[in-house]
Amino acid sequence: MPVTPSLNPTTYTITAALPYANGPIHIGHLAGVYIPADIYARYLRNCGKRVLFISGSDEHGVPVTIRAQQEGITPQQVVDKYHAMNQQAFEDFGISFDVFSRTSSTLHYQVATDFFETLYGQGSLEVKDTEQYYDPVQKQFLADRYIRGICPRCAYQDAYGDQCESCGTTLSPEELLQPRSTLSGATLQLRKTRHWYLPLDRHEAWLKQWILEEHREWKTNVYGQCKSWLEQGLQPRAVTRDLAWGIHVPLAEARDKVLYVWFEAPIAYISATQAWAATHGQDWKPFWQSPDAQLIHFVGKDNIVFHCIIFPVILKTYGSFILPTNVPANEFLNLEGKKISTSRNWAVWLHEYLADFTDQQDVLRYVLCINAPENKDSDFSWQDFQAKNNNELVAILGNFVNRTFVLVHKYFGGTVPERSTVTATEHVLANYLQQLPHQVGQAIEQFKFKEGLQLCMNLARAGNKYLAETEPWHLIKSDKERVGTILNVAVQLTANLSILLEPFLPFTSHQLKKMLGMIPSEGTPWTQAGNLGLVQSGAALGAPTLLFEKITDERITAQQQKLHAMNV
Ligand code: B3M
Ligand code: ZN
Repeated sequence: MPVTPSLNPTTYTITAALPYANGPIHIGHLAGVYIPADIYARYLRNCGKRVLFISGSDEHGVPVTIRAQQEGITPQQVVDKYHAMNQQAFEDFGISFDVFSRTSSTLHYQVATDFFETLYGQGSLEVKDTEQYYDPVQKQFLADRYIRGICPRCAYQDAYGDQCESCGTTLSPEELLQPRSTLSGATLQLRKTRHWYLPLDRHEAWLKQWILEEHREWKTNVYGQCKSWLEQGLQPRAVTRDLAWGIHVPLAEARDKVLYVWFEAPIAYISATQAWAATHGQDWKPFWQSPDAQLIHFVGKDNIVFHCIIFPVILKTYGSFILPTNVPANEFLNLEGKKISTSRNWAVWLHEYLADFTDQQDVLRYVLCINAPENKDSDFSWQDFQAKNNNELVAILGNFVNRTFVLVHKYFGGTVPERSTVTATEHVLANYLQQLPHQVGQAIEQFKFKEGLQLCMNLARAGNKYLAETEPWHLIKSDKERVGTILNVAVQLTANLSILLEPFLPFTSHQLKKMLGMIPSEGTPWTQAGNLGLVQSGAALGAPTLLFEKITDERITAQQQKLHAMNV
């Protein structure tokens, strides 16, 4: 029975961190941010909520200029290349963004500039003159991570401007002995420069109240990081930089400076919403200024401070914006036991996966979700990928669906049989099924995506157990009517799976719905699941096609060899 979505559904503004357009997307990005965000967005849409799922390319910042130098092209060429490539890869992988924008768009320049001008005009920024390190060869001021020198503590020769990797001490670049540029190797000079600062220290009191008191429900890793930042005491943070690539500071005396990338990039969530609204004849404001809207930022753990502290300060200072309801950040995914590294080419790249494993998006979605670094770092290995595909997707989910379809075709010519002789077994199954949409939904709403997917797989397990225990292949000789009931129930279970799995495995869900004749679907699917009446008896089932196929040892070995060959 289709349920009409409520007329005033809650609005969800869901953002996924803007990937830097200086390289391709890898499995670490997917597991940490994009898969959880996509599951969440799909689920809420299936519940009839009003969802805007936003991301885009982060096209400014030093990493883009460095990549341009390495490849001998302009920063604009770098971002054009990776924006197109990442947008395509996300689309092919089924990440269901409503808008995938970019920070080099004219609209974004306008919106980010307006934020700076408004804060500046209100007197909400502080100006300071300081001395910073300048690379005389590259003719630019350097960010801390591009400065190296001798550690004043342990004399390690290659300490970074912000930290000594050898003794672990946190440093500032001025403390390094013989500081040099990692870009040119030149000895650095201290030069005077002027910057505008967001005085985070002025905001400590309300941030403490808002996060530490009012958001105790945030994930412990997120809450813990915020707590330690707030307890250490916040410092003013510069929102301008001495760089040529970026959005120019809208002040006559600062034409050669740009907005700090972490000041303007989060504002792109808003400019992207405005771009979407303009092309869809909609108002952007309900997504950002309605007190009922829920703003959820999906990010990796290195982005927590920007989304929990800095961006909320910008929004609140500007005025009339809502603050995030939650920032469900994940930990990191490692690859074969080692930290994923773009520069050392230790990664599985999404566009390469899509080329090597055609039409197998859901295998990667499954493995990365069931293994997600939700509470602690986790590991991806090709062997585990193969095992999860062969032993879980093929042997449990694929097997149950395939057996059901094959048996209906074999005994009933592909027509869904009547359900007449219901026993206690079916009642138990029906009761279990009735709870499931709520349980899976709760897990998703609490950002426990692994658990949600596990619950769905348990339904497939229950289906296999049901067939194994009732043995319709033996019963067919003596009691065809009973077999009809069993297979009707099995079909209903596959139909429930097609709904509950949609957020997690959208391609599989679509294929299964097609086989079941459930496309096009109407209403809010989630509220329709949970019962044994999804498919009418007498309905014709499509031919059984395999949802998953075994992955051979050779394909896995090939991937392992490729990974090691590319690693530098
Ligand atoms: N560009 C992603 C990163 O730190 C960064 C996110 C911006 S979200 C506004 O890898
Ligand atoms: Zn040291």
